[in-house]
Amino acid sequence: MKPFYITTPIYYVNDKPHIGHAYASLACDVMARFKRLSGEEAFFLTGTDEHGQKIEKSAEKAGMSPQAFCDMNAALFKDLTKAMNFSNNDFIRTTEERHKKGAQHFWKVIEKHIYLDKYAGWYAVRDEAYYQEDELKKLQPGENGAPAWAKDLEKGDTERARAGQIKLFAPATGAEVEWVEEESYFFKLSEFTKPLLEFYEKNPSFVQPESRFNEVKRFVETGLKDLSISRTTFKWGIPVPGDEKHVIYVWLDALVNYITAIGYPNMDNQWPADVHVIGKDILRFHAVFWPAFLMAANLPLPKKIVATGWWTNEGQKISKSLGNVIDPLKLIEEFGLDQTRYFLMREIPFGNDGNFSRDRMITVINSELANTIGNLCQRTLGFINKNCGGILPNGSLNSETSHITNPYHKLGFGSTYPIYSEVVNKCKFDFAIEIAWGLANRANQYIDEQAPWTLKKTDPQKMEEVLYILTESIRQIGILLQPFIPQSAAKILVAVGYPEAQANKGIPFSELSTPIKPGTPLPAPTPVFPRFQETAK
Ligand code: ME8
Repeated sequence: MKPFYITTPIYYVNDKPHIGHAYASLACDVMARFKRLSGEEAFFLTGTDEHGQKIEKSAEKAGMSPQAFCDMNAALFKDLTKAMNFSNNDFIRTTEERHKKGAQHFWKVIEKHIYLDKYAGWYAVRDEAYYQEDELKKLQPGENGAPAWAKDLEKGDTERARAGQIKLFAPATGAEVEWVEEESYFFKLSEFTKPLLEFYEKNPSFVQPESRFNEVKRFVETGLKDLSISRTTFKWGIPVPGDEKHVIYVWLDALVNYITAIGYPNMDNQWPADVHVIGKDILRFHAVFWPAFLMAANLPLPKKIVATGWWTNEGQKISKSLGNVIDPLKLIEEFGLDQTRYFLMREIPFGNDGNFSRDRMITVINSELANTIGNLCQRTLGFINKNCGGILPNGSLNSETSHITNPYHKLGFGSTYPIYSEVVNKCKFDFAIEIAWGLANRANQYIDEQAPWTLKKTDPQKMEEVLYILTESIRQIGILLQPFIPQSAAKILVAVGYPEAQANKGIPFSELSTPIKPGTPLPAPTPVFPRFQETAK
């Protein structure tokens, strides 16, 4: 059977990883883990984008050869996959032989849609993207930074910009453009305007969120221009087969990673991808150029493109020049791995922009993880350990208490998973966490209402039932949280009696509908989520 195939963008190695990289990959990891625990095979790909002028310039600045520079930074991205506990099946680097060969083969396959001409226009090295003149804005000499303040172009401005007197920017990304004039191969993108619009029509959920899909359609509806797909003014790229003074345009090179990683031209059975997770800024490349290239190569198109929003830092746009880039390794070091994973998936509805706030992160860690989930585990399992000899007492689920273990109890027993699964499949990760967290919240209210410490004296049988229900809740919470916080979820599952090896491998969601057995031995609990205490600096 074809595995579920999910990909991250491949990351430029001009610098070390930042929160945006960790975020897109984390979403893929959650989805891949969710699929595997649902009984499906999943193939999760990530990697690094290593060619192009931006990397060549950065290597030069660092006084290194491009390859040595790429090796150094690609290692940081590989390390991040370990540090974030990503379950990727492969990691592709575009400087690998398997990729270079595959990309050149792809070029030859689409060759009948390619012609040689001359490109004269604007190019942003930072975005590795071509821009039309009417997309640009200007800054006068002496004006700085944010192109949001930039003005529309006036007559004569493009000449002034070409003479270096003023700067032009692509306002959508803030990248400065430069004038490029060179011989270039072109891809007949214009031929694909109609086929793409027809494809969008037939696949109304091709791009998510929907609002972003509308942007894509509007762009294509205006009519596509042929796309320059080779460069000659620098060397760091994959040579065009048969004309080695050209290197393949870095975006064509990068996009084909999704197939070269799985063996193109002799692909395994993963293709087409089920989901490409990307940032909102690179949607045009994935929802327009990539499908057109695939159509030209007669290959099936990916099923879905999901665009993430962007994080700001304490309300400010994240940028190197502002010095406010968030290093995911620092977050892990300070707050813990699963705390970081939880916060990133919990804080903003996936697809929206969102703000990173240190205070919010501490609040979420302390209130949701430590006080709600951690505390529930500690007081329930600690109580059983102390008062019931570490053996789960007698009890069963019944209609009176089903609302504790199942937030959707009105829909019937076992209805948590269908809803949870529906929301995860729609990338509503915050909602999926809310389901698990909601269970913990409810269980905490239940323990307060029932007060097993009092029942111990007044009604020991009822106390046993209460403890049983609470333990089953904890088991459900542990299972549901596995894709998000795998290590902590495994700890929770060990605490409700699963053998460590089994818990670490993952407990399938099918086990949600088999309640825990009374008499299960429960080890003495160890705290899962410590409270975060600010240390004096
Ligand atoms: O674009 N918040 O690579 P990249 C969230 N190599 N996401 C952010 C972000 C932020 N503040 N800043 C950047 C590339 N990103 C290409 C991809 S795929 C065939 C080639 C996201 O390293 C950004 O949206 O510049 C993008 O999806 C991702 O980081 C990688 O960016």
